[in-house]
Amino acid sequence: MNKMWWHKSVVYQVYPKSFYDSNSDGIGDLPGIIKKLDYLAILGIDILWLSPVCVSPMYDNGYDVSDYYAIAPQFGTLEDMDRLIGEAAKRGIAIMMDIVVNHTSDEHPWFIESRSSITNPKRDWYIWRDGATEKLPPTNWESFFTGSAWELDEKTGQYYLHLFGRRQPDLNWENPLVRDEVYRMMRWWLDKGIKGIRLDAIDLISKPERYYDGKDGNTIRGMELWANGPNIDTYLKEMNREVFSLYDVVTVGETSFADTKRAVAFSSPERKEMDMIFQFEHLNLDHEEIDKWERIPLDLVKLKRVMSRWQTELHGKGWNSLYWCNHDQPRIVSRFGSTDPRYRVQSAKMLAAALHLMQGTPFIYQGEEIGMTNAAFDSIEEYNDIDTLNYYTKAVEEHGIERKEALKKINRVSRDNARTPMQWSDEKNGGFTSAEPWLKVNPNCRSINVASALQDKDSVFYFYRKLVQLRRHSPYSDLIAYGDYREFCENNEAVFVYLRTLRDKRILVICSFVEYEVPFSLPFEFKHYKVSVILTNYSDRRELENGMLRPYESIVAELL
Ligand code: TEU
Ligand code: CA
Repeated sequence: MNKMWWHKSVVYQVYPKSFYDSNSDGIGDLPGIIKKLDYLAILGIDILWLSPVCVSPMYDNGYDVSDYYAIAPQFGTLEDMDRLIGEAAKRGIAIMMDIVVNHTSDEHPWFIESRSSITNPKRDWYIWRDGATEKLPPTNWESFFTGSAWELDEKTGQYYLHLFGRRQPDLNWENPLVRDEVYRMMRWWLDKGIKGIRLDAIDLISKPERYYDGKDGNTIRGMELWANGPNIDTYLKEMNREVFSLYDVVTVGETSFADTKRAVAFSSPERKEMDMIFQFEHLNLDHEEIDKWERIPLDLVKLKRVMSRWQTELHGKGWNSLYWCNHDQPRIVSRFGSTDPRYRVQSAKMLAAALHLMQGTPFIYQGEEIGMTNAAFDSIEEYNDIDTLNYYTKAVEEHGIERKEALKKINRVSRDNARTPMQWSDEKNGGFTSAEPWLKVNPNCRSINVASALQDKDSVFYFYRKLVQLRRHSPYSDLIAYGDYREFCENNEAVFVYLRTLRDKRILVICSFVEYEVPFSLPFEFKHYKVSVILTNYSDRRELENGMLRPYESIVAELL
C-alpha cells in the first residue's frame, strides 16, 4: 500500500456553532476557532474538520446550504476563513471542509428557481414527481428526520424529494449541470487552500432509475433504492477525476449504509473514489435495528466483532476512519463508558486507547478529549435539533408516547448531546460565551473543562495527546499505521484485547469495558515474552502481572 501523509494524521472535528464565541452573541464563530488553535496545537492534531460554515438558514445548523461561496454571517466572513486557513497552517494544521451536496437548503437560489414553475430550466436540478394519487406522495419513502421524504409544493402541484428535512431538497445528480456546478464549487474551496473534504451523506446521491415503494423492515423505508444507488461509483470516480485528483487533498465520505465490501469499493486507492469513509456498524449496536431512539444495552462481544471485521477486511485494501463521536451521536463516555465520577476519566481514556491504536485515521470530536458527557436537559424546550424535535412531535402526537418517556429517549439519543457548547473553564457558560448561549451549556462544566484538564497531568486530555503522539511520531508510528491486527479473547464479555504487529515489533492493547474487576492473563503464546508497558490509564500500573484488571482499566504494552 502506498504511504500517504494522512495515514499518520489525527483529525479533530469542530462544530463551529458550539466551539468558541468570540463576539458575545452566544454563537461560536471562526475568529473563536482561531483563538483556540494553540489549544489544538497542544493536543497535536494534524487536520481540523469544520462542520459546515457556509451561508444557511440553519434549519439543520449549516447542513442546509443556501450559498456555497460565502460564510454564514453568524460564523464570520471569507476573510476570517482565509485567516483561519493561514493561522492553522502556521501550526501545521490543515483544514477539512464539510461539503453538503446530496441536498441544498430550500433557500438556495437553485431551488427557488426550480420550484418557481414546471418549465423553469432549473426544475430538473432537483427531484420532482407527481403524487401517486391525488392525496398520496409519489412513493412511501421515509426521511431520516421522521415522516415522508416527499413534500407537496402547492404552487406547481408536484412533490419534491428530501431524504432529510423538509427544507433540505435533494439535488438531482443525474443532471450533468448539477454535477459540474458541484465540482466547480469544490475546486474553488481547494484553491483557497483547504486540504481535506468530508462529503456529507455521499452514499445517497445516486437515486434509482425507477421510483417505486420501498419495502418495510429496513432502517429507513426506501433505503434499498437510494442508498449506494446505481451510479454511486460513476459519480465518485467522476468527482475524483474532476476535483480530488487535481489537488493534494484527503477525502472522507459519510456513508451510513456501507458494509466492509462497500467500504473497500469506496476507499481502495486503485479505484480512485475516496480516501476513507465513515461507517456506522459499530454505532448501530446499542439500538433496535430500525429505530435509533429505542436503545438496548451494548453487547461487547458484538462490538469487538464489528471493529475487528473492519480492521481485517480493509487491511491492505482500503483505509479505515476511526471514530466514536461526531455531531450526530451521543457522547461516548455516556454511551460505552461511564459518567459515574468514579469511572468517567478511566473509561474515557480506555475508549480512546481501544480506538486510537487500530489501523486507520482517528477522528476526535470537540470535547471528547476532555471526556464531555451527554446533555440530559430536563425539558424539550431546551433542545434545538430538528431531528430531535421531529421525533418528539411524532412520538407524542401520533404514537401517544408519554412526554416523559419521549424525553427520556431523547436524553440518551439526541444529537444535541454532542452539540452543547465546548467546556473551556468553570466560569459562567463554561467560558464558551459571555452572552446567552444558543444551546445550554452542560452544568458539569464546573468540573469537566479544558482549563482544569490542562492543569492535571493525569487528565483525559493528556491521554489523548499521548495517543496522538504515539501515532504521529514515536517508535510505534509505523506499527500503528501499517501493522497487522489480530484479536484475542473474542468471547470475553468484559475485555477487548488486540495485538498489532509489524515485522518483529508487537504491541498488545488490553481494554476493560466494565466497572468491576475482571481477571486477565496474557494470551498463552506470549507467556515467555517480556512485557513493557507503554501506556496505561491507571498511574500506578507499571507492569502487567497476570491477575486482575481494575474498572475500565486499559494497558498498552510492547511484547519483547
Ligand atoms: O448525516 C447523515 C446521516 O446519515 C444522519 O442521518 C445520521 O445518521 C443521523 O444524523 C444520526 O442521527 C449528515 C450530517 O452529519 C447530519 O448532521 C445532517 O443532519 C445530515 O447529513 C443532513 O445533511
Ligand atoms: Ca459569535
